[in-house]
This record gives sequence, structure tokens and C-alpha cells, in this order.
Amino acid sequence: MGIKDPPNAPLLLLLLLLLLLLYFPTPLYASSNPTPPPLPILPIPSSSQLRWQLGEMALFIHFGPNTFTDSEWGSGFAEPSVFNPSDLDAYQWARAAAAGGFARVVITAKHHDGFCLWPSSYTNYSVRSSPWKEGQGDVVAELAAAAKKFGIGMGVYLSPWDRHDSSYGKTVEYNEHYLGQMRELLTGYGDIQEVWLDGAKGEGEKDMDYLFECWFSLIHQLQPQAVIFSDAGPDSRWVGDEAGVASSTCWSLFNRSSVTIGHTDDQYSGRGDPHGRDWVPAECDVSIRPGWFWHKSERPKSAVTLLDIYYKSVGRNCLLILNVPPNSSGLIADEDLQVLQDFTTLRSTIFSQNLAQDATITASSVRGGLGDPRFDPSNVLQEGIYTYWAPDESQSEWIIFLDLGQPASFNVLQIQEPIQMGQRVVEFHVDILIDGEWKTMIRGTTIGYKRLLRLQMVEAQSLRFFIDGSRADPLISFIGIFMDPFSIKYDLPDGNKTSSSNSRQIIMIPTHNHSGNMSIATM
Ligand code: FUL
Repeated sequence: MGIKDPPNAPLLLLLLLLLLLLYFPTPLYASSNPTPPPLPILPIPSSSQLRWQLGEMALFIHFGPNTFTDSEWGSGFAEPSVFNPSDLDAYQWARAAAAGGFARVVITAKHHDGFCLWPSSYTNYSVRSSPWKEGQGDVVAELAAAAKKFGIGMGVYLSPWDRHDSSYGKTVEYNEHYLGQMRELLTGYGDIQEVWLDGAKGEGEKDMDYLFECWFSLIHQLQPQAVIFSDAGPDSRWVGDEAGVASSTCWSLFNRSSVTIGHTDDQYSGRGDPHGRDWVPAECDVSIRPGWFWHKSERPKSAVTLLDIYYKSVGRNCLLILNVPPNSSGLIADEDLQVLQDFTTLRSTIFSQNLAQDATITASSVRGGLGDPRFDPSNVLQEGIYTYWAPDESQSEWIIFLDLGQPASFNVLQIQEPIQMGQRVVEFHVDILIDGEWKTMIRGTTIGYKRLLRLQMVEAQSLRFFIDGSRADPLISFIGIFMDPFSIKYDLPDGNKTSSSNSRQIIMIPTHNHSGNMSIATM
């Protein structure tokens, strides 16, 4: 370079930058490190439990000899010749399920009468001995194909109590028989998303042991993605009633070891357990008709009744499994189809317009400080559980403020937690601003995957949502505000609690933290 050459400005700048980086390496790197998400609080759901919960609703199909003999608990000795549906169409069942928003269909492959809807090689008491399709039919196979076509999951109910098989009552023999049948179902019909078993058994029936842990292990080995339902999980639990109604406080946390299948404590099953060590969310089973099987004399519930059940099941952190039994011609009756369609219309009318969609959302604090979009309060406007608001650590209060931009009339609130991070909220309340004064509109306890709250209709522009107790820093993934013109019921704020509480309640619940150590959550 000659003395007259101009200095190389870009090179000099680069050198200067390098020098700066060498001199101040730590602060420059540190400031670009984002705050990581908070620790999940155990227990947390498995991936199949998450998929199951996100499905929200399953369609239950009770079908078999009982459909033709006008019974609920068949004796186990009805002639196989009674099973002869003239127009069985599993595509009609699966189409209705998919159109109705049901993520899965679960069929009584074998009910208590022992009759198998598939040609099991371990019994003669099955479709193979029936006149239907001259003994060549397989209802389970037809439904599995139909479910696949309509893009929904498939599940099977294999009743432990078997009133037909002669091995019933002999522990080893019957458990082998049962597992032989289970293996047929789990290896012959593609993906099975749910295995449903109950502890029902009539008075005075033969005594025997079911080797549940052996069954559960084999099911998980053969179908690792399947959720196993029973009174005690392991993956989902019975809610404790057959009305499809959960307790308004409903934890997915549970102690499996506290429950014996067939002998549930309805209260414990309904509420779950804030101290529970296992993640076992509740499933609410109910039939669209009075019976589980179709009976000529019975009629379906109304769509508004189903809507009420939906609020009390899906809206209380549970999965709804709604039974819609096909009739003796093998079809879901038109009147039931109509109710399902109306039920869908009601839900889409209510939930397709979120009145908070364009709201301005702020919060008492934001994890990592303002400006981190991963924890921003506006995330609560995005549907689903995978984006969420997180408060900063060690806060004295947890509040989300909503300004709707203009007054709106509404009577339903939807709140969701990102349950993949554990169920946290223990208590909350919501205030609205009326004539310059904040008034508590509703108080609630658990939220979980989804909490739907029906209120007396109000008109408001500003709301504030307080979390009054939580097992760890609360995380909120969705807040929606809706108008339901159909329901006449609403939840009342709990008058026994103070309404002016914007002070946080201290909840101390021993929990296992991520590293497996016992810790005290004092939030
Ligand atoms: C119960 C059974 O006894 C009923 O018949 C029905 O299948 C219901 C879903 O589960 O345990």
C-alpha cells in the first residue's frame, strides 16, 4: 500500500468490532441469550395423553346381541343367530363421528355378554357364528377401515367381565383368554388409539382376579400410542358417574395406587388430586339415549342437553365420550344423527366468534421482561396450548388485563393452560369494569386443558383475570370470550369468598420438581 492510498475503512471497522468483541465478550453474548421456558411441574402428560386430550371428544358405539334382544347386560347365552343387522354401515358411524367433531370412535368389541364383534379364534361366540354376512363379517375391521377413511382414531372396549366364556372365574385361564383376544384386537386392525376397560360386574358372579398390570404392559407394548382407560388409568380415568359430568374442580393429577378398579371413590375420581403423583385425566362417559344399547322405546337427549354436558365435561378439563348406539338395522337412527348435527351447530355458533380476538392484552409481568414474544400476554389470543403467557418469576400478583376495544355482550369464558407444562392453577377470579368500578364476575378453581365458564350475560369492555393460587408460576395459553344464546344455566360466583381479592393466595403444595427432588411451591 502506497502512502497516498486511502485507508481501507471497512477493514478498519471490522478490526474495531473484533477488538470490541474480544474486550467485552460476556455482556454482548449474555444479552442475546433468551430466558428459557420455566420448568414443567410434574406430573406431566405423555405424548399420547396429550393427543387424547386435544381430541376433546370421542364417539362410543355400543352394539351387539343386546341391540337385538332389548337388553343392557346380556346373559351371555343369547343365540348368535340374533345378531343379524340388515344394513350395517360402519362408514355411516364414522362419518357421523368425524362430522360431529369426534376425534375417535370406540366400539364394544366385546361387552359383558362375551359376544365378539370380530371373528376371534378363541371363541365360537362371535360374528362368525351369526347369520350376518353368513358368518364372514367383521364389525371391528369395518369400523377400523371407516375410521381411517374419515381421518379419525379407533378404539376398542374389551369387557373384562365375560358372562359367556367357560374360563371366566379361573384366574390364569381367563387372563390368558382375555390377553389372547386383546392381542388379536391390537395386532389385526392397525393403529388403536384407546383401549377401554371397566370394572363392572354383576352381583354374585364368579370371583377371580384380573391381572391388570400384565394387561396394561402388553397393551402399551403392542400399541405404544394407545391411551388405556379404566377406573384407575393408567392413562385416563373414569370420572365416577355415567352422566358425562365432571366435578367443577377437576385435576388431571391423581394417585393411581389409591384406586382399585371396580371400587372407585366417586368424589376422588371426579375431582382428581392436587397432590397426585400420576397424570391421569378424567374421561366422562354418557349415552345420547337412556341406555348404552339401542332400544326401540328410547329417544335421544336434546342437543341443548348435550351442550350442557359438553360444558361440564370438556369445559371441566375432561374428555367427553358420547355413546351413540346403532339400531338393529346397524345404522345410527336419523333422530340421533339430527341431534348430533344440532349439537355441532350449537358449538360452532357459540365458539366460532371469540369476542376477545382483537383485544389489547397486558399483564402484571412477563417472563424475561417485556418484549419477549414467547411469553407475551397476547399469546392468550392464539388458539391451542402451545403458546402461552408466562409471568416473571417471584411476582406478588398474577393478572392479565383485557381491553376489548369496545363494549361487548357475552356469557361464556374459555380459559386454557398449557398442560404439557403441568396443571398449575388452583384458584382464579375474573373482574369486569362496570361504571368505573371493578366487579368480580366469577370465581373458579382448576383450569387444566380447558375451562368453560357460563356467566349471567354481561356487557363490558375491560376485564381482568387474577390467578389467586397456583402450584407454580401460572401459565395461560388461551382466553376466549363468547356469546351463548342457547344455554339458560350459568355458574355463580362463589359468595363465600372475598370478592376484593387482588392479593395473591399462598398455595403450598409439595411437588416434585423437574430434577425429581421434593420441593415446596409457594406461589
Ligand atoms: C359400564 C357397563 O356396565 C355398561 O353396560 C356400559 O358399557 C358402560 C359404558 O360401562 O361399566
